[in-house]
Amino acid sequence: MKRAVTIQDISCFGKCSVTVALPIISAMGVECAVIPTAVLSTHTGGFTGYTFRDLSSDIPAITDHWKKENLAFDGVYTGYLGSPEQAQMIEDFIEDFKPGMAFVDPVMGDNGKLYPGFDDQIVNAMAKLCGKADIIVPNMTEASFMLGVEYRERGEYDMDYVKDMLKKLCGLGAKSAALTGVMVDGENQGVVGYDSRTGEYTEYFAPHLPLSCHGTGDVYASTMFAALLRGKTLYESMKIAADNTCNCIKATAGDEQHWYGVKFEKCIPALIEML
Ligand code: PXL
Repeated sequence: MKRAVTIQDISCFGKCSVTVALPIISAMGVECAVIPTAVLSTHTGGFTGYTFRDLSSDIPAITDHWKKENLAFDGVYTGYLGSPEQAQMIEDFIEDFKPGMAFVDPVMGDNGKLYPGFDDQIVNAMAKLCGKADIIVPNMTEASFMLGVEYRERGEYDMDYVKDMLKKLCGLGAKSAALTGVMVDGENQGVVGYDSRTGEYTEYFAPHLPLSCHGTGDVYASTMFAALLRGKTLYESMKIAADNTCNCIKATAGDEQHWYGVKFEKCIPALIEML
């Protein structure tokens, strides 16, 4: 069995980050360790008054212990960080542990805006961390911030713009990139991948679902990461991840409390069938 570690926050209530990544990665047959970057009482998308404990100082202590235990990982998947300094700690982790695959989701924002508490410092730190990754999976907002270009709404760009963005994202140093939440027409939403080693683009689109749920980026990234570790190709992994994300959104539609998280649990049996 492949062994992975995911480095992202624990949001105690509201499904996202570790509470989504662990069950999905485990269900997909990959062992998954965690390094929490922060502990929040809830996620920051819609709740107010949440607690936030930055765990930056715990990370070197955890990794020092792991070095002594000679632990090794087939993959590392990073998401929401508790401080810009953690990006450097993760670069050190990649350097020290040399995981088979470094998968970076530069979780920072959505719909043209950074998440609460984030500023240029996190953008610059994430862009640098992306330079050390085998694969990065930003959404259009995160990609625009890291490349220093104005965010364009869906329909305000075409496929040439997306392809140019992907090349520039790999210009940060990542070997490959998959841009999520791409909408070049009014009907379909999808993901476009680029492998800078072969110069190949790959894309997968499905009908756009008119419901915005919190945590779908984490569902997508966790699924794609585990699929890659299970030996699926870039295209296959993008497709499995996008299909699982769409299933989760469909399973959530109709629930008034959908803003706090997607019902990914209902979709796990179908996800396992996709492997
Ligand atoms: O889903 C990304 C995410 C992760 N962690 C926290 C968040 C968010 C998005 O808002 O608030 C704490």
